[in-house]
Amino acid sequence: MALLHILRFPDPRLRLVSAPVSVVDETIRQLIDDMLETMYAAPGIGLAAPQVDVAQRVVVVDASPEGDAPVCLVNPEIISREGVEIMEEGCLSVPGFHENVERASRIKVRALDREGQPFELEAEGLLAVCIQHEIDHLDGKLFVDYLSEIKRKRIQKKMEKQRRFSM
Ligand code: GNR
Ligand code: NI
Repeated sequence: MALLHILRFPDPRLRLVSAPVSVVDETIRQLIDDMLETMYAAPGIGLAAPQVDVAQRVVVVDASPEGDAPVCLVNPEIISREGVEIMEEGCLSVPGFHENVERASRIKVRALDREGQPFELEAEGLLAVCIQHEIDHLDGKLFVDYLSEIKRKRIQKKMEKQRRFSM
């Protein structure tokens, strides 16, 4: 097990489109375990592989109140969406900023599990929001992209300033 370093906006590596996993092997299972450890330590309710500088389609989430319901999704695909919901989102790659984002309120997702077996998951509420947020990461998209350009630029400037003072 290992804690992984989380990249921060506006790091260009967060903008890459991640590649599908071809085989769920021991290396991928190790990545999943390290991502879960990193997510719980942060603490966060989700983490996508590109946030830890691995441009592959792997996501972990746990939106349960007790933090005892880890789910890993390899090559996740949203196969249906229903309704709309606005929720305040944050991101471990944009620490300190929280803004409202509109998403589908109910989704059905197809993915591979840590054994490489396909499964489907229906989600609503925080879990649905979190899974959509994580799949966006796999496509190089961040929650700040849903904000106005002026808000996004303001957040970017503050993040760049934080980075300068921590170097
Ligand atoms: O920890 C997280 N909390 C959160 C809250 C509302 C909507 C989405 C999230 S995901 C975030 C962790 C993260 O950055 N995952 O990519
Ligand atoms: Ni995020």
